[in-house]
Amino acid sequence: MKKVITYGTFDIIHTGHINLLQRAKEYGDYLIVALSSDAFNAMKGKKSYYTYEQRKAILEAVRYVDQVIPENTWEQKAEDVEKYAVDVFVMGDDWKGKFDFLASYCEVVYLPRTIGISTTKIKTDLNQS
Ligand code: C2G
Repeated sequence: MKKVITYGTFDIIHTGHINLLQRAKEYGDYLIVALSSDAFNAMKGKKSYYTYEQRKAILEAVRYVDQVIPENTWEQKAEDVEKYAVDVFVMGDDWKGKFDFLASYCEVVYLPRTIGISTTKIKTDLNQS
């Protein structure tokens, strides 16, 4: 079984997230999403609309996702790759280069972001409607 992992907040899930998850899944046959906890979001300076539990429930309903684990720290990635026997680490290319150190543990792939959509844009647009 070829295992893929990706990390993120995935708040107010949208087609940009789905496009990422769908393409990430194509690199293997089992996709783990390490979902930012509410506390880690605060460390990232992000306040998600949905709680961790709500965001986890939504991701678990996405056909491409096989497992959701918590992301609590920046430093857990190498440990996760080892612990879950991950073959491929995938992130959107806004993170390009930031996780190249993982190349000694697994394949590292950065995928183009989906243009024109983001959780921030959704929140802004809704505020103006
Ligand atoms: N994404 C995308 N296209 C968009 C928006 C997001 O491809 N229009 C991708 C991001 O590049 C990321 C994933 O969807 O790979 C999740 O995005 P966020 O929830 O914004 O995640 P982020 O806050 O970047 O957290 O340790 C890594 C961090 O937890 C990443």
